Parts: sequence; C-alpha cells; structure tokens
Amino acid sequence: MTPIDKVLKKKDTTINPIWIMRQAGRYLPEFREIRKINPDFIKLCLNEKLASEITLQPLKRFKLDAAIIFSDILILPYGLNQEVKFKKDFGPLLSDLNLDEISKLNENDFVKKVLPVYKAINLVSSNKLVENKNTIGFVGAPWTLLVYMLNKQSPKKKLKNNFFVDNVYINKILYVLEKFLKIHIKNQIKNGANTIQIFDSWAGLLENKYIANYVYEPTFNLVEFVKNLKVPVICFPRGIKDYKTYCKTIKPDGICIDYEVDPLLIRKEIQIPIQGGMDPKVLLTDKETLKKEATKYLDIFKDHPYIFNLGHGVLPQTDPIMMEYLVNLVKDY
Ligand code: 1CP
Repeated sequence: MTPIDKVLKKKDTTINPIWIMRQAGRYLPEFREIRKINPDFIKLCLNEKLASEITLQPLKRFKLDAAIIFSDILILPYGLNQEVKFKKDFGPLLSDLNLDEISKLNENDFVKKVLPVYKAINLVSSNKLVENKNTIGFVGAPWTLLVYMLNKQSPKKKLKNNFFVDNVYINKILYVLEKFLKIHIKNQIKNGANTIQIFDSWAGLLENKYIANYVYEPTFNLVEFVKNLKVPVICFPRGIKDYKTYCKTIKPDGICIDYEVDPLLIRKEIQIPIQGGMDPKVLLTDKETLKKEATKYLDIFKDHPYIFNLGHGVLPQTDPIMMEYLVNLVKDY
C-alpha cells in the first residue's frame, strides 16, 4: 500500500506523505523550457508525451509521494466545445457558453477531444518513478467550473454582478457538468489514476444560502461516484468558512485545507484525514522560517492522519531549492 493510501484508507498517523499542488509548473526551469516552445497551453495539456514528461519532472527532483497529472480543470469546458485560451499575465479566457449545444453532446465526442489526457495518465502511472506512489487525477468541482464557464474569465479579475440571478439556468448547466465530470473521472481512473482530487477553488465566493445547492449537492454526487469506483477522493473547497459541515455533508476520504484555515481548530473539528494548509508564500522566505512553519503543521497533525501539502498551489517565483528543503524536512520529520 502506498503512503498516501495508508493515510487515506487506514488513517495511519505514523507517516506524513507529501505532494504539492501545482508541483509540475512554472517554478521549475525544465517546465519553463518546454512551455517556451509550446505557447498554446491547452495543446500542451493534450500532448500526452509532453504532459507525462512534465508530470514526472518534480518526481525526478524531489522525494514526493504522488504524481498529479499535468492538465487543467478547464480541459472540461474545452471538451464541451467551449473555446479556452490562456492569455499571458491575465489567465483563462473562454468563449460564450451554449447550453443547448453542450446538452446535446455525447460521451464519445467528449472523450475523443480529451483522449490525450487519459493517455498521459497511462504513461505516468506505468512509469517506474511512481512505483509505490499515487497517481492523482483531478477535476474542478461543478461550481468552480460553472464560474469559469459563465464568467468566461477568472472571477479574481471580475465577477458579473448578475451572476446568481437565473437559478434554473445554473441548475441546468450543473446537471450537464455532473454528467461529463463523471465521464472524465471514470476515464482517468480506468487509465491509472488511483486518487482523485476535486478542486473547488471558488467555493469561497458563495454566500451561505447558495452553498447547499451549488457546492454540497453536486460535489456530494461526484464523491459518491468516485467512492463507488473504489478510489479515494480528496476535496479542496478553497475559501469556505465551514469546513466541518462540508466534511459532514460530503464525506470525502480526505479534506485539503487552504492557508486561511486555523490548523489547531480544524484538527479538533474534523475526524477525517487532512491535507495541506501551509501558505505557499512561506516558500518565498528563508529556510529557517520555512522549517518553523512546516514543523508547526507537522506538530499539530502529529496524531491525525495527515498528508503534507500547501494551502494553495506553489507560486511560480518559488526557488526549487526551497521546495527540496521542504520535501526533505517533511520526510525526515
Ligand atoms: O505556464 C502557464 O502559464 C500555465 C500555468 C498553469 C499550469 C501549470 C495553468 C493555467 N494550469 C496549470 C496546471 C494545473 N492546473 C494543474 C497541474 C497539476 C499540478 O498541480 O502540478 C492543476 C491541478 C490545475 C488546476 C487548476 N487550474 C485550478 C484548481 C487549483 C487552483 O489553483 O485553485 C484552477 C482554478 C485552474 C485554472 C487555471 N489554469 C491556469 C491558471 C493560471 C488558472 C487560474 C486562473 C485564475 O486565477 O482564475
């Protein structure tokens, strides 16, 4: 059994496996090299050889316990024929969403469009570098995908103020998303993903009165789906205020916490395995501060099943030497 499986399935508290969100990415010079000659980000995600190579890059450098497949949550709207582009120094830009069109789409059309993602997972999961490690597949939660698909750009930049008005319309989109998210998850697992993480990066945008309908219900259905395929599932509802109710309602195998969560409080409130928490900005300081902060999390979760990770993705300006220092520190704890 892999270290991550021991934590998620056996609730082992004697080990602290580690992987890092966005571990394959812009802080690595070898990634930037590939990226420089591949300006179309979606195309790069759909190049199975390069995507698998990029996925394995951090595992060649650091003693990480998992590979997370190099892809993006926005591959899903792309597979639904919504145009997705990444503009430099701006982020994603999507074309108009056509509900009629995505409602008519069938499984084969979708799978054909995103097939290289599954091929990349196959290449990664059969590589020697991931022996006794996990291959993490992932999706965006329905709510977070809906935000990008309707807003057509990051809500960090701008969120339309009439966003929540049409409840019926939103529910119709969520229905289609659930169908294709299940297809996407199923195929990732079929090709070797043995853990699924659900990223709900914009869960924190919602007022309480919308959480049950837009976050709990659709995410619960996905979590049930993954569990039925006998694969552990970790949820990351970034920015929500009430992790306790989230866990009680959705019942994932693991919960990934963001850097605004008080680790002491969450340890008391939550019984399931916990992942993450440390602010990615700590990696931009110095080794002494990094040691102090990382040790704080390891100490707090000493008697709790805990997977070390950050409270959001590693920042592009991170020095790989700091990452190496962190991984070794966690391994030697
Ligand atoms: O080189 C580049 O310019 C591309 C940067 C980049 C990378 C490396 C993007 C654009 N996506 C990715 C890969 C990625 N995205 C992974 C790969 C695996 C790994 O972790 O190493 C994963 C898991 C994601 C997931 C993802 N994409 C999320 C959820 C996690 C989070 O960060 O909150 C989100 C919200 C996205 C959308 C997205 N893709 C890329 C950007 C810049 C964004 C965010 C835009 C925004 O701020 O709204």
